[in-house]
Amino acid sequence: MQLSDGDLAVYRHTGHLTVPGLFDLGRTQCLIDDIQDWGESFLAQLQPQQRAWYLDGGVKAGEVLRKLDNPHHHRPVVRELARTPALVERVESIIGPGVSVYFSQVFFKPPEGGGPKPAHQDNFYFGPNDEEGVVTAWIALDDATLDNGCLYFGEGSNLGPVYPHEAPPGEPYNLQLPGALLARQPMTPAPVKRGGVSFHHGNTFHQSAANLSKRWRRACALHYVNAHTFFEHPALPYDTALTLRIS
Ligand SMILES: O=C(O)CCC(=O)C(=O)O
Repeated sequence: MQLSDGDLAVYRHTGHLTVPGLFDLGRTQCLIDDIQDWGESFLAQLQPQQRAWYLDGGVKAGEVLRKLDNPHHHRPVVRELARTPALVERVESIIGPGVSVYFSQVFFKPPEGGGPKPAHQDNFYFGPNDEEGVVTAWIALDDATLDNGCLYFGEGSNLGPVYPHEAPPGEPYNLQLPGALLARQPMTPAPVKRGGVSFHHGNTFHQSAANLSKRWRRACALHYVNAHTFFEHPALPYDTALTLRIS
């Protein structure tokens, strides 16, 4: 199903759009089971030099993953998710036909300390040749609420440029917008129920708070590009060999 003109207008104006109920409970449970299994085996083989990148520093009780990269490549169920017609048709409404997943991420955001994600623009990380050719589909695997770290968006920031980001010492993966810019940009929470999808433009400022609740806030982000878009000057390395052509 294509997005309606009204939904597209909201997306173009604000830089994001939430579509509730795209996936049912069974589908999200199957994804949760799969990523939890993957997480366990990944943790068991984690190398010392990978710890800072992958472990959630906010959780004090035991070792828990913060995120995992490229589930569309490693996990058949996520590949299937990325090909779901109801999702792909909406992605095509936004960026046009002929789409691929260029990169994807699982965010675990565990209970009782899952760390925050500072405000950033995906297009600073990705450095695409066409800023309009990228959209992120962020799929809520649990209810994402104010108390477990839902996303916040800078309304309309998609209409502005991509700004230089900075990373704290020792955290190259935590590229973020400078505080002076953020002081001028209110950030609005966007809670999403389990199975809903939050689409955002690559230039849209977004962030999430720490999860201090007792509930998980897991999500899978699929970063789609259209037929003529690629990551031309990325800030971090992305493996183009993992690109998954969808349509
Ligand atoms: O899930 C989060 O907290 C961060 C998500 C994000 O930055 C993204 O999907 O681009």
